[in-house]
Amino acid sequence: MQREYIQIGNEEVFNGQYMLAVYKIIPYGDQTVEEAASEVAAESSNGSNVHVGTGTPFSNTMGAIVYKIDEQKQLAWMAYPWRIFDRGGNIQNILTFIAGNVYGMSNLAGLKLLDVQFPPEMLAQYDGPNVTLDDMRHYLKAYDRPILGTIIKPKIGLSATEYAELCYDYWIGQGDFVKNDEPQADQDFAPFKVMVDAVRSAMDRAEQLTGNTKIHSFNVSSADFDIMIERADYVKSKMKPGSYAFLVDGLMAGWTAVQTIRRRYPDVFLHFHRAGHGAFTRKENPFGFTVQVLTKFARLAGASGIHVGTAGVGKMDGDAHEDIHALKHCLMTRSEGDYFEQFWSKVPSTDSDVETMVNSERKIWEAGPRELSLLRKNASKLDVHTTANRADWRVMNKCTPIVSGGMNPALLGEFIDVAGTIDFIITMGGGVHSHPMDTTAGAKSVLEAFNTWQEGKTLTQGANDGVGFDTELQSALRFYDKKGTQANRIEQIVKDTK
Ligand code: CAP
Ligand code: MG
Ligand code: MG
Repeated sequence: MQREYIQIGNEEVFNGQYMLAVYKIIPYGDQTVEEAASEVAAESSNGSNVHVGTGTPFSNTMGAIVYKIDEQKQLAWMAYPWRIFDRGGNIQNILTFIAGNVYGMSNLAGLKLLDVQFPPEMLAQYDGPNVTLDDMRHYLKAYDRPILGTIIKPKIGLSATEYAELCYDYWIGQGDFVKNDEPQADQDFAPFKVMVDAVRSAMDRAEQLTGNTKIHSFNVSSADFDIMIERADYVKSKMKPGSYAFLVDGLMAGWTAVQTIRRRYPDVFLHFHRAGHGAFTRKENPFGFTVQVLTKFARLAGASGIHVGTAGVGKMDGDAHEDIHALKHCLMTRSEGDYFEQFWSKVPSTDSDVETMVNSERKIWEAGPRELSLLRKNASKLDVHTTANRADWRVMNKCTPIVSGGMNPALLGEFIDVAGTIDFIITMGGGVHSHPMDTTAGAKSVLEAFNTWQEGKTLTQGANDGVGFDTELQSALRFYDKKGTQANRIEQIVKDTK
């Protein structure tokens, strides 16, 4: 037991100089949670497994403080003086402290970082997002619905031209947004630069035909930064401003890659793909961190959007409660978590103007997504009172929830109801390219599914109401019904999250 790290009831930790964290700690043997927590606090801040005589009065103040323990629930709350973190807004450094060596400690059978809270004074040190969903909405002139996206499938193996033709097919079906899949890069059968050129020409043709602007998210994750920058620069040289995003495999390429792209290309939408997160976030894994923690750090790092899961509706593991909280951590000025409320403004939360804004945000959520959608139906720009939050009042810009993984047209409307908002990007890969007619029909069926939701109709009514692309939606519903869309599970989820 390293007693100097245990200061139960210490109120200093709320003075703005500390980042707060809560862990679930499962000790081996007959250690108490308190004993194990003191070891975790030492290893994740200024200490080691033994007390050293080389500490100084100052270095002793840089230790984590265990300020609350729940032995029953195996929970420990810790406060980190955020001065110990690398200056210059470095996310990688924070996680090296609090989600680094500690996972290897031999005295633990489990250590899960459940939630974190950044005080306003700390927020000011970090970039936060620059390009947001609002910018994307302005570019696409799409205000009253989620941004409709796809991932080109097969995931890998198409030539650059075959890939770009599928982008064209999707875009002429009224789709907004196409992303590279997370492992697409510079494979010999689809060289990156050839793909970029082919996508640009497909985009021009699709915009010509539809009269609507389109966006493509290019995966710039690479072996080294020089190649990453070279790829990003190539995209920038070939694509229209606003028509592209940079996708980074945030966990596999790393936080330094994420922040490099954020800082080198501040005017480009930074798309954080979280491939690999399941190794840390799945409930079955006693070691790791939660989706909420990952999402909060992505917003702090400046991701314009991050995948937040599908609230158990799609193919990936995850639960409604966790994913919906993550979605709110992306969008809100004040977002509630399982253990901490996170206030994303550098202005004190007691400031009356900010309070007014937070209350207006809450009213938007309480009104429900269809009300918000109809409010914006004929908008030619975003009315500041209908956005989920505003960049003023020194609020850290919002991050866009990206909803993906086994989604299909039959699940869109119900997911919007589960999420409680339309402010997200949804990407459907298999759910669009498996449409029994073709990719264009798949894209059309998604928009028709949205229109049906917006009109307050059931999918079947929408498919048979003789308006819009019914054949595409009708055949989608037949197909996905055959595939078992888990629609019945959604009713359960909606009930669970009420
Ligand atoms: C989805 C996807 C995304 C996952 C990532 C895939 O494809 O392209 O990478 O959504 O999961 O490769 O599985 P489908 P998450 O639409 O065909 O499922 O969004 O949970 O991080
Ligand atoms: Mg993928
Ligand atoms: Mg219809």
